[in-house]
Amino acid sequence: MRVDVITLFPEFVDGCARVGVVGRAQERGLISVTSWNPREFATDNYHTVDGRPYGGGPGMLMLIGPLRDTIAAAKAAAEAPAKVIYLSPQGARLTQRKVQELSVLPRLVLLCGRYEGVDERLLDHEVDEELSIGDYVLSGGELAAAVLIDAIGRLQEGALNDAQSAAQDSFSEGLLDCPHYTRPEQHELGTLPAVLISGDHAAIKRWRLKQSLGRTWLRRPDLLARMQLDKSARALLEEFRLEYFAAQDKNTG
Ligand code: 4HQ
Repeated sequence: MRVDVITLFPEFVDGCARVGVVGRAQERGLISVTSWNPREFATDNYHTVDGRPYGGGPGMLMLIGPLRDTIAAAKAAAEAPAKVIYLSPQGARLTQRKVQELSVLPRLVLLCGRYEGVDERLLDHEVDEELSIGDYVLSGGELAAAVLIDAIGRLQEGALNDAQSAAQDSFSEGLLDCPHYTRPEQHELGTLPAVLISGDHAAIKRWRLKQSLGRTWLRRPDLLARMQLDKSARALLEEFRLEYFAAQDKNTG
């Protein structure tokens, strides 16, 4: 997949895409991230990219002209059709489902706003989709674009060394991840759940699913409410609940 990012801070986005799993995915040729600075497409001597809002009010907006020319240049840099995404709090919330959907496209162009945002006419005519990474306000779209690139990059075929890891993620089956433990087996902070060193792989699988169901029930009931649990999953969750209430009774006397 090819990702072109339109940003006033290209070194920031490039830096994010050079490290970790996404950096390795770039080295493996699975994804390529190219940044474009609209300032280089500004036509006046001052390289102006912002303007004051009509109607008054605080802050500045990004001008149509430089952004439009940057988008056109980015699109023209490769053959495949690109989906243009604007990152903003007004967008639909980014979910793992949306990440999976976008991860199979050949190309994305990500538009990062600064200041108070972008002239609405540019959004109307040049943007295919508006996405938000959450209900809070950033000082620019770059971190949101980096989040999207990270989530998409790790899903590219061959990006993760263990092919199972993507399938076992939180949310990939609509549930939160189970707890994990590593060495040492004995530690002053606590002991291991015995099943994990039993060698009984079926029992371990069952325990992990039960923990995932239980944690989703405790921490994200909203996720559980939208799921269709089969009979065995419902039974596992009931087991978790009984143990949870029993432990609570013990602690509260
Ligand atoms: N911003 N999810 C305002 C965000 C944001 C978010 C990006 C701040 C766009 C103009 N982007 N600029 N939340 O807060 O994506």
